[in-house]
Amino acid sequence: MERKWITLKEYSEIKFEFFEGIAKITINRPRYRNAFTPDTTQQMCDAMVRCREDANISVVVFTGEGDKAFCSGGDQNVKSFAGYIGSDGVPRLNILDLQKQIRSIPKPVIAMVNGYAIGGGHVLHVVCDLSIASENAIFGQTGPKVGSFDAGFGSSYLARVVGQKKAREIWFLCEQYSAQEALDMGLVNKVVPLDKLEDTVVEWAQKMMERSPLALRMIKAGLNAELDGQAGIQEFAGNATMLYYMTEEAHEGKNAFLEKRKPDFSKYPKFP
Ligand code: S0N
Repeated sequence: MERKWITLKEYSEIKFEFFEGIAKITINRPRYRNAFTPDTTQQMCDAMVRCREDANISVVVFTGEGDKAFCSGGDQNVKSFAGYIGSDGVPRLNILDLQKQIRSIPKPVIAMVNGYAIGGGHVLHVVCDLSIASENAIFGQTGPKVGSFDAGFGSSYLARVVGQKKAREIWFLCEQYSAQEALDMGLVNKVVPLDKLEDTVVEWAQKMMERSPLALRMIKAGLNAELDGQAGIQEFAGNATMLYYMTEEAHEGKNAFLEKRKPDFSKYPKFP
């Protein structure tokens, strides 16, 4: 089905579009199989801030322009001493900032994998909450072959997804895997024909938008907390605090302070 995506903001290296509650971030560098530079990543980070803040956005989708690649990782043309060089001339690895944003945004993030998901592009889909792939999608890490590695989410979270043995195989051998193989190892949620990919992603997004956003938020935070140590607990606790702020009991504490009286918490229920 043809949908009318509305442009939310113009960028040079990504597209940032909206359709009925769904924000779509598309890496727009098909000439390089949608490899990212620090500028591409900075633009994705900027779009993610809007995705977090904008209450009209309920689900975020990442994809790549064209039908060949989702993302082929860091742009090797700008890889230099100490990182990737963007337009400011400073070497950096800001894809790690994007990974953290994807994990911490309290909304579902779907990777719409429409071709190669390789290297840092593979990690990008791994850190998304859900991955839906087209039949032509191909998955793999290349780091040890091209002089890099991601020993963070790209390894530890991958191992939680596919298991330790398979994660080590993926990183140590640097082989490529078909969409069916990815499905078989639990690396993706669903595989569909390329011409059904966006329809399926939108269908899944619409289904999630019928569910309680607060419940989805808490589930995502809880699943992350189990893996992310103190940073994960901090995220989960932040959500608990937000819920506490919504109670009369919390209002009583604040009101008592402002009214210069002792708070009376006795009237609030103490459930077993
Ligand atoms: C994707 C592949 C398999 C596609 O093969 P295909 O279809 O045969 O196309 P090609 O002819 O190879 O490519 C078409 C044109 O696109 C260019 N190109 C492709 N990928 C890149 C890229 N990553 N950077 C720059 N250019 C790219 C080709 O050069 C070609 O151009 P022309 O027409 O001029 O020849 C295949 O292309 C492939 O294997 N690509 C390389 C994949 C790869 O190794 N990626 C980099 C892996 N490393 C990272 O991503 C590291 C970044 C990172 O995320 C990270 C994260 C945390 C901690 C550390 C790191 C880190 O390692 O730094």
